[in-house]
Amino acid sequence: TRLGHPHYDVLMKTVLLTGFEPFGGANTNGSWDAVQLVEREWRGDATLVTACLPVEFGRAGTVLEALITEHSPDLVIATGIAGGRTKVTPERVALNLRDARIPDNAGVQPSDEVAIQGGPDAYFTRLPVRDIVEKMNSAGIPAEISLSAGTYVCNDTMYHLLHLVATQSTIAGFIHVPEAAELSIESSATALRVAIETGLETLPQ
Ligand code: PCA
Repeated sequence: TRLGHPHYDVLMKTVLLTGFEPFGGANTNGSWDAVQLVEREWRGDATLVTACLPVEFGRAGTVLEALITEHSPDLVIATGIAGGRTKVTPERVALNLRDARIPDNAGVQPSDEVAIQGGPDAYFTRLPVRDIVEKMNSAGIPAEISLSAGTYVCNDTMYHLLHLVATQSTIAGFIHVPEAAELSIESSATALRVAIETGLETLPQ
């Protein structure tokens, strides 16, 4: 048993937090910068696993699925940036739809396709997004619930994630953060910490 503390091992929760690599000609992606900052300063009472996902339809979901199989996280929060938004936006719903305005990083640009053949039209997150938004606001971070993760790779990844955990106890969701020019990486990192803490509180002991 790890550390020789069986009870500790049983009680310790695992959190998987992901960001995305740059896309669309940008040099950085604020979501991954924020995730790395959360990891660097992590003092939480749970094991934190982080990863940077490829901005590629389908493959991001496949990489995420492999991470979930490897680490069996209790809580999964995937993040990406949303150009044009000025608030942190926990996403409520993922759509079974791919419709890309620009090619992904593999040069693929689907229009009006499904994410998963035969999957339901949409999945709602079981992350407590209202509670999370309120706590982000209390921490001084501009935040609001979003009803659309778009129809690009972030929505595709969230849909794969929720499809995967639909039959599991794992709580999962997706949070869009603004570009670093709109909101500092520090503020986005604070928001993600709040989301993790709030998500952990909803898990059964
Ligand atoms: N944002 C894109 C994909 C990767 C990212 O950070 C999106 O919102 O779909």
